[in-house]
Amino acid sequence: MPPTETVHPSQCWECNTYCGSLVTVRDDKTVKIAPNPDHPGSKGAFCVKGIRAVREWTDNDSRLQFPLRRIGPRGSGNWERISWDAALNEMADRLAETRTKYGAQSIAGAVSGAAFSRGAVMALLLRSIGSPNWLINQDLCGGCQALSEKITGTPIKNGEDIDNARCALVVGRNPQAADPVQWTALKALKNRGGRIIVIDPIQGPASDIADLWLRPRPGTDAALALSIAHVLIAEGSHDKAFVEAWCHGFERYKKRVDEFPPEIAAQLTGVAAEDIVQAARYYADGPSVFVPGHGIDAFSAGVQTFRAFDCLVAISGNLDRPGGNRLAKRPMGFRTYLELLHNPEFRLPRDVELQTIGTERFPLWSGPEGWQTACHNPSVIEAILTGKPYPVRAMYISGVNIAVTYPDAARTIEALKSLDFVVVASQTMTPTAAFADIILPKTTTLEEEEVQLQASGPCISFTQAVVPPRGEARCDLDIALGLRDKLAERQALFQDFLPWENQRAFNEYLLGESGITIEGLQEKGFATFPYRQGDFEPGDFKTETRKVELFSERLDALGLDPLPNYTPPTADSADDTTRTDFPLILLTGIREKTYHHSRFRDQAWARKVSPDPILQIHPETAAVHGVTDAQWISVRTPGTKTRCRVKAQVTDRAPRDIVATGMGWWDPGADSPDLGALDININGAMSYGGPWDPITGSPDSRGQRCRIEVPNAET
Ligand SMILES: Nc1nc2c(c(=O)[nH]1)N[C@H]1C(S)=C(S)[C@@H](COP(=O)(O)OP(=O)(O)OC[C@H]3O[C@@H](n4cnc5c(=O)[nH]c(N)nc54)[C@H](O)[C@@H]3O)O[C@H]1N2
Ligand SMILES: Nc1nc2c(c(=O)[nH]1)N[C@H]1C(S)=C(S)[C@@H](COP(=O)(O)OP(=O)(O)OC[C@H]3O[C@@H](n4cnc5c(=O)[nH]c(N)nc54)[C@H](O)[C@@H]3O)O[C@H]1N2
Ligand code: SF4
Ligand SMILES: [Mo]
Repeated sequence: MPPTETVHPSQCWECNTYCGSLVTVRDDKTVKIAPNPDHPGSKGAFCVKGIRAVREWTDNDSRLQFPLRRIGPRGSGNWERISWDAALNEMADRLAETRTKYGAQSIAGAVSGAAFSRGAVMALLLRSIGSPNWLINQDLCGGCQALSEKITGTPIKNGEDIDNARCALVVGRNPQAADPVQWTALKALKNRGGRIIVIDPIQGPASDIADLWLRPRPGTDAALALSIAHVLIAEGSHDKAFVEAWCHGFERYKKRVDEFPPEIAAQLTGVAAEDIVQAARYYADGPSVFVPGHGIDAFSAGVQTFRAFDCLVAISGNLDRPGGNRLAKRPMGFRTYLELLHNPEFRLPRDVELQTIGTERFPLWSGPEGWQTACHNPSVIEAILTGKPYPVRAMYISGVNIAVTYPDAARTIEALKSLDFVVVASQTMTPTAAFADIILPKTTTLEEEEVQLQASGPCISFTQAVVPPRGEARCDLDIALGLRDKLAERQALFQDFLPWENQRAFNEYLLGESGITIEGLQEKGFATFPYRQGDFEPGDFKTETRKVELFSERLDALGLDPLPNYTPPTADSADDTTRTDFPLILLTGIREKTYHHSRFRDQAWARKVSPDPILQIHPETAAVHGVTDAQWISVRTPGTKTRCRVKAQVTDRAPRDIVATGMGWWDPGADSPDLGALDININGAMSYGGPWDPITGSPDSRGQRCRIEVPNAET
């Protein structure tokens, strides 16, 4: 190895698998990224995005390197380079002006989520201004799972112990594309003779290796989970000792699951009763691990669906059992991002937090009692466009591509266009950045430092800044600190909630009293910590009753169903005209190995592997519509005026009445102002207007009714 080459153990956080990496750097350039086999979470698993896309993301010609100011009308695509000082001054002037005119709450911030430092930084910047309105993605991603876990007292996300399981229950998850660590572990389980049960309406890599594949109607999974629990209890194979000691409300829960014998669940879900019984028997022959995915999250019954599965995990004795689902643990003294956001020292006064848009309707999500503390996104879009409940006039957007990834892209873009002031921080031009007044150049994950609690290790993981920022790119905290100072000069701060000098100081704050040091992390790329598994103690379950709440006291107090329940899918309640006009069910979000949501669309290798948005359609359905394989067609739902163009993939892996597609499509080379977000983006055809999950406010990201439209001539 030439002397100038150095290898840094780090962590890829391009997706939430968070694989351990070894990054080789020569002359301030990354020359290689490889898996770190020693990493306790990923154990050497990795993917092409981590190896290739991140490097190109950092080094390619289309990288944004300098602050830009719009010239001409919003969305016209003309920009001039400006200095950071000019960008921050203009931002501070305009935000101070908005604050004086409409109040601090009229300024909103959007970011991907609270699971990254950029999420915490966005919330604290907004709070410093005096606004409680920050938007996160979690209504569209993982929010239903997170809230179910909070309500039930079972924080098991990313704690799947597949390595020690005898049976895996994979529900709405496509690990082959979404998570190489899980996929490797599932194949190993299969090879050692373990059983795999898959619940998924579409045939995919996971169902291909399953011992039992249940194929429910989309959105009916809660009935399956309740019915599996019914069989378990009826056959006496639940964990009576655990239920007795640690579960609250078992008798009432039992009454609920009694409503779902396999014959009834079969009618609701379309899965044969014998298969439900078989699934219950396999699952009872544990240890068994529940491996959930996005296929049962982010829809209008997402929380109760997750509750049905979380309760099943608990009563079957698989909670925190080797080969089951580990409860999240952390080293003593370590601070997580969510804890930081809930820390009273960093909170706005209650009367201000009560104004968070969404609090009235979703109090467990938004506002002073909300677990996410963030807004209800579609209600913010509404506020921008209507001024109700009050005007929202300015937005700072970082690390999220809302013009593509929020449903109803036309409405999101209309909202962006109608704002008085929009700033977007990004590494590349995106359809969202295209509608900004100012674009700020952002560092990539090779240029910034991040400390994470990783439940799948479990460990503390570390992403190193291995190369200097390209051009004038800055990390989110540095941008926030610069803006804070400019706002302070203009007396436009409510209070300074950003007491750190830089990202390093922020990371040291997170490490707190844990005894884990940055130096140690730099050396290994992670830090393990001792933790206790099983062997429960009072306080392990953080609910009101200090037990796993099969019956939720919190939901009961709010007048919501305290027991896990089943709600028929939204598509069932459509009237006859809608059923006739929109006879198919649309599934979206099926992941592809090449892309991370809307990212990497400008990378030639990725476009070569996955050149077009695909819609899976059954051969008989295709024949009825006169559609041939690889033909460009459109999808339309009743909720929006715009449609989405997709390329038909005729396959019997999709059932006759269901079509399935991915997400995140746009075209960096398109000459429309929206860069294809209103053309090939499935969210162009999806409604964000409800029905919403009564707890998280999540829309139906899948399961909406749709029809396909076939152009007369090929386009
Ligand atoms: N390569 C790649 N990896 C990624 C990402 C990426 O963009 N690209 N994104 C990351 C993120 S943020 C996420 S959230 C995850 C998402 O990844 P996953 O959790 O795997 O989610 P999806 O791929 O959306 O869908 C998973 C499965 O759910 C099924 N499904 C759809 N509707 C239903 C239903 O009603 N019931 C059941 N049981 N199944 C259903 C689909 O057919 C699909 O097979 O992937 C992460 N990993
Ligand atoms: N119809 C439909 N819609 C969906 C889904 C679906 O299945 N169906 N899935 C949903 C899910 S699960 C998710 S997670 C969301 C994803 O939604 P997004 O988070 O909007 O998706 P990304 O494409 O990852 O967008 C991240 C943007 O942030 C920028 N970025 C990346 N890293 C950083 C960083 O470190 N800092 C900053 N400042 N910027 C960064 C990138 O340039 C990119 O433009 O989409 C949701 N939308
Ligand atoms: S799965 Fe791929 S993109 Fe995700 S963290 Fe691992 S290497 Fe990175
Ligand atoms: Mo996600």
